Amino acid sequence: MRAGVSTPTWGYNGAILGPTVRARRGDTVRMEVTNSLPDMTTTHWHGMHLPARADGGPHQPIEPGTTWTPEWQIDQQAATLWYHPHPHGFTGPQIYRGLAGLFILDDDGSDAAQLPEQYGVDDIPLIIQDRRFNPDGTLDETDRPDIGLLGDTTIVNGITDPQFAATTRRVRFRILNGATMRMFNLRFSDGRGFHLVGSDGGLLNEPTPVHNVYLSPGERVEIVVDLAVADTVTLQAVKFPDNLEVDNSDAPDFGLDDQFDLLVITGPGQGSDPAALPNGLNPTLLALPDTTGARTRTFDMEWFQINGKRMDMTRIDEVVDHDNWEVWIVANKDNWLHNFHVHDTQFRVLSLTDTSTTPLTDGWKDTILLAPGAVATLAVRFTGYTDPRWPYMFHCHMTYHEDQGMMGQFVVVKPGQQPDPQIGSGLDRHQYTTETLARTAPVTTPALHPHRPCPVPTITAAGTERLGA
Ligand SMILES: [Cu+2]
Repeated sequence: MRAGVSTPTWGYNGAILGPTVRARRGDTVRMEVTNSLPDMTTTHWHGMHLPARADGGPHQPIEPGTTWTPEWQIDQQAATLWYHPHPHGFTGPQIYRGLAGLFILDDDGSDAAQLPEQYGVDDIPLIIQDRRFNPDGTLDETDRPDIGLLGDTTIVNGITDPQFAATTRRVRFRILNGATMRMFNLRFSDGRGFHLVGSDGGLLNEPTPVHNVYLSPGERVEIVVDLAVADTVTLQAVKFPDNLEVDNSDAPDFGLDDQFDLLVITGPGQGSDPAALPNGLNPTLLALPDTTGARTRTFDMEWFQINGKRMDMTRIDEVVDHDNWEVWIVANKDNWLHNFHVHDTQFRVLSLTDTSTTPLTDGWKDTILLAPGAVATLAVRFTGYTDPRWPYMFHCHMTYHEDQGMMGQFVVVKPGQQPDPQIGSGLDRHQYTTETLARTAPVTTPALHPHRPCPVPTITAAGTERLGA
């Protein structure tokens, strides 16, 4: 972090983060993930519609020295997804050490959209994260009670104080909040307007003009910003105007007052004014799903628990019939911040009530921010794959909460099918150790994570285009 001081990190195919993986709708992808780390890890494809055994959640451990090779066909619209570890109890620390990468999907619709699309030129990935450093340069991995890993230094694409010299007047940024616990309120230093063009699961139908956007951990947004000739502007994270309804006197300080300069952007030396942005980018958003008669489930989030329970790898919390729209009512029942992420699918937000906070709810989503008291009503559907043996997860994506057990499991089955009693037996080959249990048992005094050296695992996408990040 300081000049001349190196920080040991983890990464995929490199020292930190990983390559941007790119695939098209219809492609069959086969990933080869070799774990060269000293610890068990998993690799979860966040936002991806895929068979549960390929999901890379806690039930697909990759032991050190072994290779995991999930395979699936891309069957969803163009979107900016990502991949990261998901071992129960250790997701936060492993992301924090550097394990994360983007997974971009393309389709005919995204090809036709008149948006900037030259990767690395006018289509720029931004993985925004925070870190704390010890005086010797190593990562400070001390969890704060209730807060977890909340850093005082931001990094973008793995580096501090980054700059981007644009060569075009219009730039699209694909932004991931890859932080463990930190919320970002993103704006530009001169307050200029910009357009939202995509959310977690794909393009919006109409570009939405805004001056700022909230991103909670795990969420993505695609934005388009126009630059003047010889422009200089800074992408910033600024304080949240109403503290996201959190009362710091009776809740942890989630860092909502903090401000950071994230990325200095300079405009090109020349270039003509960009044209108006196109509309009609995603007709799948023209109507909300018809949830008449749909089954309703409720998910109450409170103090590391969902519906009064902490994660148990041997317990199935929900059994879901495939192909039916369901209504999931998700409520933040405490005075902390949470968000809610569902594996395997993209949902629509039917309503968000009991809150004055306005997080991203447009478009296809897989993660939604919930301010204290907020109630989100979601239209959710799981198509295609059924499997009574391997579960998917739903959880808070603030990883300290998730690692403490704010997570549940569901299987997607054919009507009448029951979950396989083998689920979680032998903890799916991996011995989730006493260290895991020590980490997840105490609510307020979590153990420190011992620092470890950082050999890198390798990840190989066969049958897909790969781009270095
Ligand atoms: Cu939470």
